[in-house]
Amino acid sequence: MPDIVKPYSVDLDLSIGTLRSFNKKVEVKLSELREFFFNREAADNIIKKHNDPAVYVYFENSHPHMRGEMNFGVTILSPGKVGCEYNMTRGHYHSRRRGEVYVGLRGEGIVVMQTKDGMFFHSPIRRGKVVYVPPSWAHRTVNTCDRKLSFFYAYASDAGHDYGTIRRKGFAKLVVEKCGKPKIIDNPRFTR
Ligand code: PAN
Ligand code: ZN
Repeated sequence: MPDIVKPYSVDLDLSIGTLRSFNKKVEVKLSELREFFFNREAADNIIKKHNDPAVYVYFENSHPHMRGEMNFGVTILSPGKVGCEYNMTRGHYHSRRRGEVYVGLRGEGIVVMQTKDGMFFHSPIRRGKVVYVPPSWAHRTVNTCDRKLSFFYAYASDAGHDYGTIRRKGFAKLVVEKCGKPKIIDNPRFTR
């Protein structure tokens, strides 16, 4: 990849919520997400029964990890649940103090955010909703509907992704289905 990125434009298909061109595609299967869900036995059963399904995929225009550059893309999160927890992304802190913007394109869900000193926030995400993730806030997206959830994102290329902290400590809250509706509850396993 060249060190100097020239200006360019790409098409975002707003009707189906996808990006027409990208230089990086990442598919995340349930086996890679197992530790992030509360009910790991339920995850193992789905992995066995459905041959380790992909839970989400993201298509990115990724640039050199240099100060000032930005990466942007679209994440598509499949519907479904693991136990009573809705399908979700791993969630991460940015390693450097860098924010991010999400724009909902299709489906409905919740973005959960937290800081290392104990603050928590959640925002709905759906078509037309813009969610601002400030620096130092971990972020995870949860698909609470029965269709695909997709959103556009943009963040600084040198942000870096820290998945280890969430893998070890979890998120303070879980988004679960209760009586057919999404509910945000305390995560009994969360450690600060
Ligand atoms: C997004 C996320 C994407 C997948 O691009 O990376 O939705 O989530 P995980 O990275 O947590 O698996 C973003 O927040 N980038 O910084
Ligand atoms: Zn991020």
